[in-house]
Amino acid sequence: MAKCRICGNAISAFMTFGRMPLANGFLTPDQFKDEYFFELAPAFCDSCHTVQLVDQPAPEAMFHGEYAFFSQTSKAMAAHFERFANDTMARRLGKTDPFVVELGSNDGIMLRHFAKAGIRHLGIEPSANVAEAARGQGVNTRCAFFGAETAREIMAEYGQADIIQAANVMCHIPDLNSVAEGVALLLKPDGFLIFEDPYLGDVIRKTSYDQIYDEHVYVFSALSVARIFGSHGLELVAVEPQVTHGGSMRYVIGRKGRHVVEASVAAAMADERALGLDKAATYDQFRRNCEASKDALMAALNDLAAKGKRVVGYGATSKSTTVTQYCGITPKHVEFISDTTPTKQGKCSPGAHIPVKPYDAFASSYPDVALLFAWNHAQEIFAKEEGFKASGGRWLVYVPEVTFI
Ligand code: JHZ
Repeated sequence: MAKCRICGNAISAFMTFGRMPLANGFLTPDQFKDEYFFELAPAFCDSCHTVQLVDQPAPEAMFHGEYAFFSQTSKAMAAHFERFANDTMARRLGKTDPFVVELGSNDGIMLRHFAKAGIRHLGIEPSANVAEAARGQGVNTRCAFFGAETAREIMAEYGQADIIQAANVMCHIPDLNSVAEGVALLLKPDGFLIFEDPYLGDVIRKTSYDQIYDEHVYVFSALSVARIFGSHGLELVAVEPQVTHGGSMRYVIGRKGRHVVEASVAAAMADERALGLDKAATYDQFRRNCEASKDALMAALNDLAAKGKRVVGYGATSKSTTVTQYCGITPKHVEFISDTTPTKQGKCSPGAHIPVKPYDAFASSYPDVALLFAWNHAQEIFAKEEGFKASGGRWLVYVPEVTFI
């Protein structure tokens, strides 16, 4: 029996997505024979209410010198991070010589706004290539994983932090107890830890099961976050829903008793209980919803293949690896995936081995149907792809339901 990574309670998977490769393990045909697979199986801990993967590949296998995801590939996300940085500066930052630390600072998409404002800052980023991209933007970056040990090193060099910030990072870190311990050391008495991640409430409501993949070892709720940090002398003081990544939640955490706990915390927890996020039965229903979604998507794709329609994937997202592998999508269903990230182009998608091509391959010869793997960027993509619709093309989406648009 597996143990909860947070509280040590016995847990077991409520479903399996089967054998799964690394979500960002884009590869060339000569690498197919050595491709790494693990079992992607999420579990719910009925003691601390944390949804987590039973098994996760080693962090070094996922985040390294050739990590494929660069945050600055979406204009909307760049704007979101600028707002996030400005909001922190306006509402939460200390007044005298403040110091901001960002965990998993990627290519510096958020921290560069603090850098520009002349604020002392440090990014902690384990993937060497994206860390280098951040330095190129004038963002002070250290290539490391964050935990209690790194926190001690930072304190020795820079002193305590006013703000510790993280976006789409916390849910990637298996040893959260070490992170919480590090935060408890590094944070000033009145400082804030502010982080956001895809939200469990949205995943359950929309059956967006593709948020579950190797890198996302947790899918958080206010209930689980309060518990995880609560046992380290920290307290959830506010939650702020975000529209990014198909529905995310921003969590604001301080030292216990140092801040007023805002009404948003109790309201979110009440919503989560009403949705059943604290009950095992909810996850059984989620599994059935995933199976229904998979059947509907494959029925649509098989029908298109039978009719000889050209289908192309749009956005070689990490999420799409769960979808292609779980549903059994092959190059027979999807001719190629168009993606703007240079490091993904010319390679094949993990598991399904669908070729990834530059955007031009899509724009120069529109397919009949575009399968929208980057559904979380739908607004931005629909706005710039009016030509595809005008050509008679149709979008196939699968969140919250399998539909043609
Ligand atoms: P996107 C990543 O997930 C990985 P992914 C990570 N694990 C995480 O937690 C989340 O981000 C937050 C392309 N694209 O943002 C670029 C186009 O081709 O949904 C990207 O490859 N054209 C850290 O990978 C992909 O799609 C476009 O117009 O699921 C988008 O990936 C746009 C907008 C994107 O994140």
